[in-house]
This record gives sequence, structure tokens and C-alpha cells, in this order.
Amino acid sequence: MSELQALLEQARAEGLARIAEAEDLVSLNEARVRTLGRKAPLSQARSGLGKVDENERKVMGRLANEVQKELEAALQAKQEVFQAAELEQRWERERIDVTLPGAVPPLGALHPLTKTIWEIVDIFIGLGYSVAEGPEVELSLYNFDALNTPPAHPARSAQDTFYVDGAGEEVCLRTQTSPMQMRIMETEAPPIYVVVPGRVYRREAEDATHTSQFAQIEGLAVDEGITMGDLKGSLSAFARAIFGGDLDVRLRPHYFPFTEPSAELDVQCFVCRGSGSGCRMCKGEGWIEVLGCGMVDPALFEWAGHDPERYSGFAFGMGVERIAALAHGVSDIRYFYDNDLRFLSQFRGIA
Ligand code: 2NM
Repeated sequence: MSELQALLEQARAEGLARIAEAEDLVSLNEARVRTLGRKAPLSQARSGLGKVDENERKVMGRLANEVQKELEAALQAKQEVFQAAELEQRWERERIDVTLPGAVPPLGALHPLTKTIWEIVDIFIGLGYSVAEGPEVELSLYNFDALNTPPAHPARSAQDTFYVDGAGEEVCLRTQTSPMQMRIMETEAPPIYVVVPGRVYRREAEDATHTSQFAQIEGLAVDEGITMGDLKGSLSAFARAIFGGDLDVRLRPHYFPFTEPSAELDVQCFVCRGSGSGCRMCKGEGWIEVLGCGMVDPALFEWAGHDPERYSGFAFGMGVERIAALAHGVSDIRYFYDNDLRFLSQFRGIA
């Protein structure tokens, strides 16, 4: 074996050994430089080709090419193995389970009192009423005087009502939404069929059934020939729409300054269906109070400029928190104002 042949065979053996030793793409690249690079044994052996005779040059040239091809093939094969392994690892690292549930963004919902207001208002819209809203800061003239509640009346005492600076006029936070009904009566001619939802204010020692700010819906129907039969029919239809169409309703005599006669409307208890005995919902009464109502006092028509001989009407008012608490079994209306999501989220999706 010639010296040149020995060098080439050594370059082949060393190169193959180096390639075999490589453990990853980095060390394989080093092996490539050291087996095929300019200073590698193969390149150095090639430079010896010029110093031998033509015959041997031919044979050794072929051998050098063969060694080169073999080393390149070995490098290529090993590189493919490493690349495949690396790809495999990357797939494992970046694996995504597309069947996992997505992250659901928190969704808001309407407040239970808002839903109750909309539900009540919708029933009256179905009965042909329109909807109006009025100011929460109101002249005592509309909140009290127009509604048969003169200055000496106890409802006007600072113990019962919030007053604000009215720059000469007596101004208060409205204690009911009826002042807006008086504004409507003052500016519009009958027929009037309107409901007024809104926030009202009273000085209260707060407890499970009283807050100093609450929501009310009041209604007014003024037309020719309106009777107490219309009141009973309309308000029964409302109470049954809310609490259940097969429940009885009754009117119980009461007093309000702005209506005569006045009454409270009760609906049969929807838990015990009127039997009463041991019922916690109606406290054994068999009936649940829904709203206050009455025939509009003719003095209110006089105040608003309508002929009480020509027109009659009925009016009613209810507390929204009370209705919502009854409908959903809420024991304390202050929960509606705590804004605790553990409470509020229970009403998500409830109509
Ligand atoms: C109630 C009970 C009875 C009422 C009266 C009026 C009006 F328009 F005549 F002024 N609005 N609301 C009324 C009548 C309210 O709440 C318990």
C-alpha cells in the first residue's frame, strides 16, 4: 500500500469514527469540519496527489472521491437522524390539545331588579300602556301638594323625606314616581295610560324589607267611563301574569291620600296556593300583597286641569324589590344592592 493510499484509508477510518461519535447536530457539524474541511486529513491527502505519478494519481484520485462520498453520505445519514429526533422533540414540546375547553371570558348580565322592571313594564305595554320616566329630584309641589299631601302632612316631615337646597322652591328627592304622573296629567289630555318606573327615596331605618332608596313602578289610567271594575280587571291580569295565571286575586280596602276609594291587591300565595297553614312564604295568610291602588281622587284632575265630571281613572304603585324578592325567594332586599357576584350571578339567564 502506497503512502498516499494509507493516508486516504486513515482519513476514511478517522472520519467515520468521528461521525459515529457525534451526539447531536452541533457535534456532528464539528465532525463535518474535521473530516471534510480544508485542514481535514482528506484534504491534506488530496494535496499529495500532485506529487505522485500519473497512474497512481488516477487511482488515488478515484479513491479520494470514494472516501469523500462515503464520509458525506455518513454525515448526511446521521444529520437526518438528528433532525428527525429534534423535530419529534419539538412536536412534543409544542403539543396542543385542541379538544380542551377554551377560556370563557366573564360575561355580564342584567341586574335582577332591571330584569324585574322590564318584565313588569312589558306586561303593561301588552295592556296598551306607554312608559315614562321623570326627575328623581322633584319639586315638593309635584311630589306632595299636587297629590293631596299638604304642608302639614306627616309624610312631608324631615323624618320621612330627604330635602335638598331648592333656591327658594321646596325641593326633595321624590318619595314615589307619582309626581311624574301629575306632570303627565298636567301636560297631556286623556286618554292617558302610562307606567312610570324609577328610583325613589325615603328616610328609613334600613332592614330586610326597607332601604332608603328603592325602585317603584306606578301606573295611571285616565279616560271617560273608567270604573273600579277596570282597575280590578287590569291589575288582576297583571298580578296573574307575574305570579301565575291560575291564582285568585282580591282587593282589600286601604288608604292613600291620592285615591278614593283605595285598596291593596293581594294574590293567592303561589307556594301554599291559599291554604296558608304553616306556609313560610305568606306567613300563614294564604295571600301575598302585590301593590297599592285606587280610583284617582277628583281633586287631582282639578289640579291638572281636567274635568272630574268627564274623566275618571285608576292608579297603582308597587315596590320592585318586593316583587323581585317574592318571585325569587330572596329573604332580604338589601342583597339587591350589595353587588356581591355570589348573589347576582344566580340571576344570570333568568328572564
Ligand atoms: C300607589 C297606590 C295608589 C298612584 C296615584 C297616582 C297618581 F297618578 F294619581 F298620582 N300615581 N300612583 C298610586 C295610587 C300609587 O302606590 C302604592
